[in-house]
Amino acid sequence: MLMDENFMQAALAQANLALGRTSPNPAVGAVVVQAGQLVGRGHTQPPGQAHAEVMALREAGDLARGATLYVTLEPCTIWGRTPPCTDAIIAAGIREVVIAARDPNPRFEHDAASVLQAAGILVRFDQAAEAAAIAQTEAFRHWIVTKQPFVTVKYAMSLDGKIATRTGDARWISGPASRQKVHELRDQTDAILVGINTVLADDPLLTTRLAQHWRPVQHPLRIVLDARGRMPASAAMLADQVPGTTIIATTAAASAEWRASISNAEILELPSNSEGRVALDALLRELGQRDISSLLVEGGGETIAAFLAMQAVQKLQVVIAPKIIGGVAPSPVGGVGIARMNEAQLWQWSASEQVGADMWLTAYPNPQ
Ligand code: AOF
Ligand code: ZN
Repeated sequence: MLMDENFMQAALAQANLALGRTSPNPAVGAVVVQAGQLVGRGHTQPPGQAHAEVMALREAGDLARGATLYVTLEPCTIWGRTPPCTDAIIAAGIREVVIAARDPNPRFEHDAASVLQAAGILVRFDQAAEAAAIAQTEAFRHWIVTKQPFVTVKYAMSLDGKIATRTGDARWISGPASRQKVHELRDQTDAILVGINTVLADDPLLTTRLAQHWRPVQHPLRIVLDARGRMPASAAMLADQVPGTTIIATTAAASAEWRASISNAEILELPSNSEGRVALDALLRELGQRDISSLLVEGGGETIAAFLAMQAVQKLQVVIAPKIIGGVAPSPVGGVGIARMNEAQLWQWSASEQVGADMWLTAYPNPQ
C-alpha cells in the first residue's frame, strides 16, 4: 500500500498540470484514495469551472464514500464563481481530508477544517508538503491579499555581473537551455513587462516559443512602459500575425499623433510619478483589478531598478552565465544606486539549479 506522502505527491503533480492556466485562481491538485487505491484525480479548471476537489470526486464517483481526499490547498468554504468544495466533499461521503497548505483568501469566514470537522470528517495537515504547495500558489497568495500581481524580475548576467558588452551586444548571455526555460516561465505567467528602451534596442516579440510542449502554449499579456509615447508603430510585437495582446502603459505626456499611430495595442494612460515615468503603483493596481495575478518583468535595467526601488518585487530569478565580459558595461539593475553598503536592499536565497551551462538562482525579499 502506498503511503500518505506518495498520495500528496500525486496531488501536487496534479496541481502542476494546471500551473499558469487557472489565474487568478490557484492551481490546486487533489486525489481520492479508497482502501489504498487511487480512484480519482483532479486539478483546478479555468476560472468559473470546477475546482480540483470536484474533478477528483467526479472521477471517483461512488468510490469516494469512506475514502480519503488529499488536496494541495485548503478546500474553499464559500460561494465564489463555483459552489463551496466543502459541500461537495461532505456530499460525497469522504471520511478524511489531508491538506497541504492553508488558503489565505480573506473572504473565507470559516476555515475548511472546522466546516469539515463539524460534518464528522477527519482533517489532517501534511506539513511535509506545505512548502511545495505554497510555492505552486505563490502568485495567487499575493494577489488574493493585495489585489496586485505577484512580480517576478528575471535577468541574465555574466559571471562578472554584466548584461551586455561595452558596445551593447547582448545576444546571447545565457545559453539555449536557459532561454527555453524563460519561455516556460512565460507560459505560466499572466503578463510580461519591459521598458520602452528594451523595445527600441531589441524589438522583442515577447511571445512564448516552446518547440515541444505537453500542452498548447500560453502567450502572456505584453506590457510596455512608455511614459512619453515612443513605441514605434512598426514594433515587431504589434504586427498583425503576432499572437497575444499588448498594452502600452503611458501618461498624459504621450501625444495625440502617437496615439493615433498605434494599432494592435491598448493604450493605457496612467498617472505619472515625479520623474515623469508611469506610476507603477497605479499600473499594478490596474492589472490586479483585471485579474492579472502574476507579472514577469524582463528588463531593462531602468525598469528593473524602478520596480525594486518601490519594493514591488516579490521574487528574483537570476541567470548567471559562466562568461566574463569585463570593462564598463551595463549591469542588471540601473537607476542611481545606493551610496552606502548599509542601504543595500536585502534578499535571501531560495533555490539554485544548473540549467545547461548556466546557474539559475531564486531569491525572495529578506523580511528583516
Ligand atoms: C479549492 N479548490 O481547486 C481552487 C480553490 O470563484 P471560484 O468559485 O472559482 O472560487 C475561487 C476561490 O477558490 C479562490 O479565490 C481560492 O480561494 C479558491 N481556490 N479552492 O477548493 C481549487 N482553485
Ligand atoms: Zn473549491
